[in-house]
Amino acid sequence: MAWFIPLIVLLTLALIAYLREKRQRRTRPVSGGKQSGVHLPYEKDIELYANPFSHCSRKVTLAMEEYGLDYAYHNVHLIETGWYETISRAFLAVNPSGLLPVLVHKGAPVYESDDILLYLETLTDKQSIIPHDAAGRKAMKEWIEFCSVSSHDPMAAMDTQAGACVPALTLPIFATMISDIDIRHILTGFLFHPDKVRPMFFLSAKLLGLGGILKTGPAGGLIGRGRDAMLGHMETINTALKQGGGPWILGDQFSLADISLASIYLRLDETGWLEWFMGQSDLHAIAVHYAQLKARPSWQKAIEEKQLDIVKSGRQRLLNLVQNSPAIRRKLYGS
Ligand SMILES: N[C@@H](CCC(=O)N[C@@H](CS)C(=O)NCC(=O)O)C(=O)O
Repeated sequence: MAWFIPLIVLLTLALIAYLREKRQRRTRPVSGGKQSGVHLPYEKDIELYANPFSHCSRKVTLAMEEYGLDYAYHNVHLIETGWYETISRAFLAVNPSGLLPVLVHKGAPVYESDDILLYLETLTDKQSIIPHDAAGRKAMKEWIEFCSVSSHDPMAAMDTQAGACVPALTLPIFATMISDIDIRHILTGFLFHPDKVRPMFFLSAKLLGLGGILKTGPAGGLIGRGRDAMLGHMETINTALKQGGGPWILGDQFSLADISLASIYLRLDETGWLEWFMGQSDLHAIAVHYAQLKARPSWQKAIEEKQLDIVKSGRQRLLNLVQNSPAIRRKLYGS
């Protein structure tokens, strides 16, 4: 009987430690824009907390490079690229919502990538990449919103926003990247991440592989919806590029709208979707637009130099699976 008591004490202590840790890692929504009342420690006037694989981080990094800003880059892991660093205590002190990216300007955080994009103009004397006229500004904001991912319900607006299709279309590469991640890191998500569906998806992908999750569960349906909606969005972008006369989405003015689209193209490219969409429809204007974006010096610094090995190997694995498995091809492309 006496052996029983230390066991109960031990379990109670473990439970108390877990609940305390859980409380400290609780996330809460934040509003976008600069938080002037918050003062974080900083080494450089401008710091960016981001992840090179995150769509929202890429937009901001590209814009910062376009402006030629001098900044410190803090690489924060997502579970897909390493571990749940976004819900570590250290990162939650920077952003209590546990989301990337965050710009920190002289210690004041700026939240939400689209707000950060607009805020960057205040940090530079360089020529703005925001149109000066009201109509151009409005059009640019509409494109930015079109490429946005909501913090509340990322996939809700698939029919109207290209950004909302991104999470669904990223699921296949998530599934191939996750095989490089230690299962213990995934389990952390069940303990501390507010969204339990995602660790469930990652665990299934780790155990069953891409073929397995496409056969059972909701992934196949979500991907199909994202694919069909995104094809329509690509046609919309292509038509706008043609009608505007290029070379940019707003005509001859390069802007944050192009940067937001660049990040969408990249995600579709690295996941094999871009090639597939090109085979479904005439997207020549997009092909030219994308090539021009990749040729800019900002692309080299924000994208090429920050590439992660885990993304490269996940991409290769995905391409191999697509090539070698008719069942996976059928599920992904419906043919
Ligand atoms: N609306 C937000 C969305 C931010 C967002 O969803 N960030 C993702 C990476 S792209 C993230 O940090 N995810 C971490 C998680 O959900 O645990 C923005 O544009 O900044």
